[in-house]
Amino acid sequence: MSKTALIFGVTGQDGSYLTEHLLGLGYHVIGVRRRTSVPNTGRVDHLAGEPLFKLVCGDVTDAASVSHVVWQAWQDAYMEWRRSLQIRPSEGPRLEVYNLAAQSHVKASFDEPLHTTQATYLGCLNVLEAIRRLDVRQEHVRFYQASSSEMFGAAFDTRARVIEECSEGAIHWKSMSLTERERYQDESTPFLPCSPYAIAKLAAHHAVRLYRDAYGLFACSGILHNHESERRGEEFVTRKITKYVARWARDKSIEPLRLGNLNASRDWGHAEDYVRAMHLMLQQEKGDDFVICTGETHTVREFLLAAFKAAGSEAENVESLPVVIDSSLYRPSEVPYLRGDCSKAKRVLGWKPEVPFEELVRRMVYSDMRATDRG
Ligand code: NAP
Ligand code: F7E
Repeated sequence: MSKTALIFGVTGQDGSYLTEHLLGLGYHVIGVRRRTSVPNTGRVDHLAGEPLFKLVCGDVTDAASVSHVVWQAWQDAYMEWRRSLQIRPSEGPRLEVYNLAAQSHVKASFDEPLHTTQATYLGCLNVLEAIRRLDVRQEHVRFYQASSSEMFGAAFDTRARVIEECSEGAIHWKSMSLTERERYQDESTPFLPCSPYAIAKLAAHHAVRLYRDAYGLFACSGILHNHESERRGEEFVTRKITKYVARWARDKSIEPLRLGNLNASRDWGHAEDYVRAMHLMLQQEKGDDFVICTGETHTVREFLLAAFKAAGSEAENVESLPVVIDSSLYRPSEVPYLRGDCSKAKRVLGWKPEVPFEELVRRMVYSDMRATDRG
């Protein structure tokens, strides 16, 4: 089947990896970028010569531009299908719309709550409306929404986890097992959002469900836990750390790194793994929601130590590192603990994360070291 993908947020971390993944699968990819006064296409510039890739301008907060871009992409998908019919029979045109556009920085959302709501919630609504108004059968147009584990906020579920089973001679004392309550979030964990960003994402998440139930749209929300990469925005804590560590490795006399809350725990995976899950969701028989994560959680402090270790440091605690705690970097309200359970995605999509925590940290540090060396 000939397939066309439309990606809102193509210039972001995930947009760039998703574009590469879909081009690799033979998709025609149309990326939507917003107009900016300085170039914002750095993450996709290397794809400029790809014959199956094109960039168009649009802004998710502008309903007129969204509806034009969606309509034009549908025309492209239809024409592509007509052309491919001469080569092979096909079930019909297929357009996959991925909405990755958002004001995605949680702390910034406290400073810009209205802008965040417009881009993150109303932007999603504009895309849903544009698809609904195409009025084509649901198997032809499929929609993916970038939901977030931030929607869980302070909420988690708990269950008993066996940490050690005791045995004595031939007798295995199940009753003597040592257990602890482990915390996790999955598709049935309640939401308790703790920032304007999370509230906007949750509103969008419910809109996706509504359009699926009320209008029969093929729509999925991927509830993704934190995912990072060599292309991660420099204001997120992981990249801020790895970029600093790379400079520190070359010059130990630089100013210390200023950070906020080191005690928060996050379930960090690699973005390249997570975009595969987005695509898989749209290949199912019906639209559904999936938690995507690694199932492991680490504190910011652990990430910090791992990053310094990747650069050769033997420090075992933060106190011996060039790090200063800056209370202005604390958030008015914090999400203390995120750790997902992606059993459903493993079972239904056949997806699993490939990049473990230590490798993620190493890849980011080494990439930033190479960039530092290039100046
Ligand atoms: P990102 O790097 O911040 O990318 C966000 C993208 O949205 C950028 O391309 C940005 O364009 C675009 N954008 C923002 N406002 C827009 C507007 N008004 N119109 C059109 N495009 C607009 O984020 P990411 O890490 O790739 O994440 C992708 C999506 O997943 C986001 O929706 C994010 O909230 C969500 N998410 C991320 C994570 C994570 O850990 N990375 C986890 C869960 C969910 P510019 O390049 O012009 O700024
Ligand atoms: O913060 C703490 C901070 O900004 C992680 C987005 O992709 O994932 C991301 O949101 C933790 C927080 O990511 C600094 O307080 C300490 O506890 O890297 P972050 P985030 O807020 O978890 C979710 C799933 C998304 O959906 C979002 O789009 O690190 N922290 N010191 C700091 N954070 C930052 N940014 N900067 C610091 O200096």
